[in-house]
Order: sequence, then structure tokens, then C-alpha cells
Amino acid sequence: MSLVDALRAVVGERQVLVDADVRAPFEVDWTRRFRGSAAAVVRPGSADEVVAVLRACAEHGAAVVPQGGNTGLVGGSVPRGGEVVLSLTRLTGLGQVDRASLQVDAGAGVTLAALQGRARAAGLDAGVDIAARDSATVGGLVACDAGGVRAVRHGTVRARVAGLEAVLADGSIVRRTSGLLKDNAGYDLPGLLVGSEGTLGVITAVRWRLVARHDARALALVPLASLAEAAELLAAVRPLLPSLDACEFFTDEGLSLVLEHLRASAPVELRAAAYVLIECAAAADPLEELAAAFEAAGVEDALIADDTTGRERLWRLREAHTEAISAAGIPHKLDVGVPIDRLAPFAAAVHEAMPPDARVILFGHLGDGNVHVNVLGPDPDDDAVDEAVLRLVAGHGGTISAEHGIGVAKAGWLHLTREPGEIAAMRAIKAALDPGGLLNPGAVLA
Ligand code: 2HG
Ligand code: ZN
Repeated sequence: MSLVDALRAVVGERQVLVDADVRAPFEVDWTRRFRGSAAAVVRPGSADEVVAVLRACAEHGAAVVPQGGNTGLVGGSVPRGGEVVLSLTRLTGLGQVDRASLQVDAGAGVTLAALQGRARAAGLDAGVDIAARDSATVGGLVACDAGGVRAVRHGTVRARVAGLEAVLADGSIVRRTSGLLKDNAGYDLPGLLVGSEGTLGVITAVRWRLVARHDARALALVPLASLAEAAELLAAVRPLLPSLDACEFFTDEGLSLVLEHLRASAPVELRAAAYVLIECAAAADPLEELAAAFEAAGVEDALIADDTTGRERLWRLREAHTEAISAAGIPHKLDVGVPIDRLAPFAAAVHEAMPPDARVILFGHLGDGNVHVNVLGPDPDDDAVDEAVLRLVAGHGGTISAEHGIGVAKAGWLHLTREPGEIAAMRAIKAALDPGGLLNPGAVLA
């Protein structure tokens, strides 16, 4: 039996996509920089079908690229050439919120927006938010240990995982969905699968840990003369803001592009070199807390939004960066992290190292030291830009990947911020769990 026939026998004819035009949206990632053709796209409807799909692929020696909402930005969820794309978007089971444990069971294909909706209806929250919330799925978020704009308060997705279900390369199942907070029987396999980017197993469901919902919010945009001032502002206000819920930054280069893209204008008095977006959230109005922190920190100009429309408008300036950049071209996109006090020197070094005709846009999650370096201009295939930025990151004591993952985009540079012994240990784990090297080959480990 051919591989395609074997897959059809598992999931039914309609869920195996072989025609080029139907496969196409699964074969290119959000950046348009990473693409490849798939042998087929298979869309199982249950964990049991995932088991059977992986067994069929193993029998045929076929490599598999797991894919969630395909919002990835590092080429980690699209084929490089000839693999089977295993799309998990049909696993949309979403349980009722368990009010005693504050947890909920979600299938890998549940979107973040759906999870947020379920949590909020129960008076709670998902504790994670990203701009791609309507498409990004729970399985993908966990597989990449995504971060987003609430990580400054709640940590990355890893902190939300009370347990998970996953299928390993040989079809065996890891099932830790009881949600027991204390369960230290043996190795922490779920912990190993979080952030493994589909290279060690395929996540089919997650037991998600929810957080308290804070309905009273205050948001401020602070214009500043430099990124050094942004880092100083964070250090000055953070200890005074127990309700801090997000702390983001962008620069005037990025704001200009966003305003062009949205055809919107910013209040003129607001234009500055750098901007910090600070959001507080609590049970009672946090505006006084925020105002007091600003006064203590000597903040004179801040645009405060305390109603929903005003907040949405300010958040849009930050969240529209990715689409505005993408509308201007195919960027080199480097999600990196540096210690917060290195942010300004790192940014200056990046600007200096880039070709003079390049458009360099830095923005991201100030509270986490997570910088999104986007470079427009140089050919998408020219890796020199990526290498230069990643070497600078290493030199500033940072990480080459903060929240998007290594994917295929950065696999060749893992050694810049991981010791040789660590990489050898990663390879040993990979070889033990996926001896045939069939799960997402080329991602994470080159
Ligand atoms: C964000 O923080 C996302 O908006 C995307 O992580 C970042 O486009 C990017 O570089
Ligand atoms: Zn981000």
C-alpha cells in the first residue's frame, strides 16, 4: 500500500490533501520566507488517528512536520521538501472549566481565542495573549513554548501547562492529563515536550492552567528619548506595580511603518525615539497605582487609555507591527532575548551592523527583554543578516530564541547560546525518542 493510501485508510479520503492548490496554504509559513512542498497534508480527527498516522509514516519511512494554526515565524511547521504535514486543527475538543483546579482540557487544535473565551466565560483568563490569537492553536503554542504580551506577569506557555497528551514517533502515548499539581512520578516528559517544536512528539491535547481574570485595566503609552530610558523606566516602575500585566516597547521606525499601514495618525506631541506601552490589570481600577508609579519615576508625558476603545487603539499600534512589516516586504525576523539592561547597547549594535539600505525595526516585550529584530531590504535568502544579529545577541549575554522557537531558521546557530554538552544531550534525547529522525527533521537541531 502506498503511503497516501495508508493515510487514507486511517483518516478517510477527504482528510488527506494531495492536490497542489489545496496543499499550498500548509506549505508556506506566515513570513513567506520559509516554504517547501509536502508529500501530503493529513488531518486526523482524534489522538487515536494521530497514533495510526505516525505508525503509517514510520512504516513508510516518511518524515512528518506537525502543524497547528501555521502562524509560526521560523519555518518550523512547514515542509522543507517531501514530508507529510500533520495538521492538528481538527482536534478542537474543549472541556468545561474545572473550577476546583482552575484548569481546562483543550485539544491541540483549539485556537487561543477560543480558549480565552472559555476561560473568560468562567470568570478566569488563559494567562497568555498574542496577536495571532484567532489562528494560533494550543498545540502549537505549547510545542513552541510561546510567550506573548502577558508573560511578564504569568510566565511563558510552559507555566500554563498542567499536563498534556502527546504521541511519540513510534506511536506510543504520553498521557498526563489528570491535572494533578503534585505528580512527580518519574521523569517530566511533558516538560520535555514543551518547547520541543514537534521534534520529540506530537502534542494532541493540553491540560491548561488558568489565571484570575482582571477586568479593571489601565493602559499608558510613554514616549521616551531612547531605549536606554525605556529600560530605566521599567526598572523604576516595576517594583511599584503589582498589577503590571504587560510592558511592551517599539520605536519610531516601527510606529511610522504601522501608521502608514493603518493610514492612521499619531498625536504629534507623541512622536519620540522610543515608546513603552504599560498595562496594569486588577480587580479594582489600577489607574491610581499606575499614576503613582509614574510620578515616582518622574514620567511627565504619558497617553493614558482607560476605556476599551482607547486601549484597543493603543494596543493596535503595537500589535500591527508584524502585519505592517510584512506588507512592506519579506523580513529577516529574529526573535531574541537580552538582559533588559543590555537592550539599548544591543539595539545600537544591531543598527550599526546592518547594511546601510536596510530598514531595521526593533520592537517587542520590554518586560521580558524579548526583542523582535525585523530587517527589511536584504534578500530573504541572505543568511548574513541573521548571523550578524544572532552573534550580537550572544555577545550581549542573550538567547537566539525567546518565544518563536528555533525552527529551521536558527537551527544552524544553536551553538551560539547553548554549550556543546547541552547540544549533545539534546541530540541524545532526540535519538532516543525518534531514532528514525522522522519528526520535524531539520528543526531545532540542524
Ligand atoms: C509579536 O510580539 C510577535 O508581535 C511577532 O511575537 C513578532 O513579527 C514579529 O517579529
Ligand atoms: Zn512577540
